Amino acid sequence: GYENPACDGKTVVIQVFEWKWTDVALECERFLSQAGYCGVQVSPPNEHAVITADYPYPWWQRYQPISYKLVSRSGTEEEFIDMVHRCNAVGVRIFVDAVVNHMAGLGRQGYGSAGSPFDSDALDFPGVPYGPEDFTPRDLCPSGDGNVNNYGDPYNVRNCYLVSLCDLYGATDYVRQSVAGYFSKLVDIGVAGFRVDAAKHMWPEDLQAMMDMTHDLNTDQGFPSNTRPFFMLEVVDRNDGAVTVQEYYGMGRVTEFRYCQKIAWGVQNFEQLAGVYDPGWGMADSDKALVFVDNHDNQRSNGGPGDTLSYKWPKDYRLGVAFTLAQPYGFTRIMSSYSFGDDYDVGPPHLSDYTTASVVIDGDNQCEGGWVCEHRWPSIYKMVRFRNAMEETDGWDNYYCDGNVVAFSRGTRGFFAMIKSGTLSQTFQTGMPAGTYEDVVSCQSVTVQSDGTVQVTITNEEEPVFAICVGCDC
Ligand code: LM2
Ligand code: CA
Repeated sequence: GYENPACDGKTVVIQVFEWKWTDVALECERFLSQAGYCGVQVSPPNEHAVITADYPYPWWQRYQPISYKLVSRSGTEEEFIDMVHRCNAVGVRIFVDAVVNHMAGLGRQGYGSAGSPFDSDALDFPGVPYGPEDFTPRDLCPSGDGNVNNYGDPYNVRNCYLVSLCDLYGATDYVRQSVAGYFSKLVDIGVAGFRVDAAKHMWPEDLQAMMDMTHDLNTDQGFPSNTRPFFMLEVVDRNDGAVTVQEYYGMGRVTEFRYCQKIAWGVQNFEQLAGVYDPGWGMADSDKALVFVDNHDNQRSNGGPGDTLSYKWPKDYRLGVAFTLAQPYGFTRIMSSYSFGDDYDVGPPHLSDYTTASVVIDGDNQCEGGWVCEHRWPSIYKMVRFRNAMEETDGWDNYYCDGNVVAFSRGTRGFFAMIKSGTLSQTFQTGMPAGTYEDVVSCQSVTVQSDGTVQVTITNEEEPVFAICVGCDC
């Protein structure tokens, strides 16, 4: 499998953005477990600012922590615990989006989502508690206005305030212990790991110290003893600054944003797909990289064709995700969005009082009510089975590409093909043992001949993907 100690051989996590805990629990039980997903990256569960002034309840209020109390727009602590236990009970793991580089932004004060008072300008967050001495001293930040504004200087990136968010002084024992206490509380509940928000803006040694103080995973929740939490570190490295993903090696998986660019280009021009993993670009090694087609940030900043793919271009998106799950590079994460139109700020589907609406499942097992649920799109969730059947060491071979078709083997274990348009009927070389297989996407039976060739037929123009693997069926 693809190394993740918490995943038990499964290879795909999903980012469910802004779902309520009650809905995540149901989704684990009714869909994710059967589909073979390892787990779910959930929105930050801790107390956050409740923003109404600049915009009513934007999604990004959750990236402004007020305390580590587990009361958020997604639900209460009780609901959070119930979700973790129910998901673990069906073998689906919970990964928490941990916002620990900073607290709320300057200029904000009032009460957080758990009712804790705070005053950012006074650097006062009594719900933790944090006071002025827990924030990075301003003389350690080399920028004129105190904000991050020079990505060429790691002191600027890590010691200054990111978009004026009060920057925690991670070098201190007290901040390290407070964050590790938050991590350990979650791990003790049964959480399997973390996505560390803004890890690029934290000194690796500070984050490492917090991780080292965090408890092992909870054996009562089904984890083997002495298992360390799994960390996904948000390090935005596009060869455009002083901070590289390589600085975080050994701490967990690092986000590989260059993959988002490569897959978007590749879906435009199949000839480029062979280079989705480009070591020449400084991309993280396969066993270090977390790869994804889009996340909640870059799906909102699309610059047009050839830029980040998202649910807004469904056919291209499906091709991008299917290819991502088929190819060997990296540990994979799939986005599950709500639709936001052209509104960068708008929060999740909500009731008139702005509390988050429930996810609705229709008769075709797709989502309604503004929830996109890419993770339920057939050619996406079916490819999870394919990836789960692979080993990272399989690599890819028998690679074939013309302008409209790309196809390759995964050693002796699998074979994948997709087309850009029209239909396909063509013979390909595989490395698979002779026999009858079921295309995991269309459910058609096909025969691999004794010479390893297979006749591939693709007729579904909306989901033009074909995949067979040893031990998989439809
Ligand atoms: C991240 N990863 O490293 C998140 O993925 C990203 O979504 C977060 O930004 C960012 N880091 C900080 O956690 C989002 C959003 C920003 C928003 C911040 C804080 O993209 O636009 O900033 O959350 O809520 C907002 C305002 C900004 C303002 C700031 C502080 O947009 O104008 O700065 O709040 O009040 C003056
Ligand atoms: Ca920082």
